[in-house]
Amino acid sequence: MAILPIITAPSPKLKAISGEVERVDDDVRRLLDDMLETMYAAPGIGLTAIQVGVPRRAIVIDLGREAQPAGPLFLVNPEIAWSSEELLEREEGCLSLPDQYADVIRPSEVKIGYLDYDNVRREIHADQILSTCIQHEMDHLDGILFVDRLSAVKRNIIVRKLAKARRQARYATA
Ligand code: GNR
Ligand code: NI
Repeated sequence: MAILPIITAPSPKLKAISGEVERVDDDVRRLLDDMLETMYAAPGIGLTAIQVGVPRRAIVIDLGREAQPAGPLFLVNPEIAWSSEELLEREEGCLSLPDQYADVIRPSEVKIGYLDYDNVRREIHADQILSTCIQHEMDHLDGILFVDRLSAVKRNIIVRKLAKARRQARYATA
């Protein structure tokens, strides 16, 4: 396994639409293993392949000890089969937008079809943080960041804060 560098905004890669995985074979499993190790090291609760520069529709999620399901979840070629009309507002962060947080409104529950680690087709019904996390990760597969779901005013505040943090990091090491 290997810890891979995580791409941060602004990068055109994060806007790419990721392609379907043909089948979950050993190469894809190696990618999923590396993504999981990278996510644990970050640390984060979810990660997509495009965030490590691979434009394929693959997601890893682990919500941690207390949450259900226990242990990691691997979602390949996920599709939304159903989403609730009821909405939920929750604070989100993103490893590709370091230290930036904002409340995002999304459907509160979703039903997803996907291929698992063994290339078996499965369905999952998600609510609460798992639902938020799955939708956040599925957005990455279509080049969408959580800030793209905010008003222009809120998005610009975050984009400017990121640019400022970047400038300061550069001066600190110069
Ligand atoms: O680690 C993460 N935490 C998080 C918190 C609230 C909503 C979504 C997330 S996903 C994020 C990791 C990440 O950027 N995945 O793409
Ligand atoms: Ni993210």
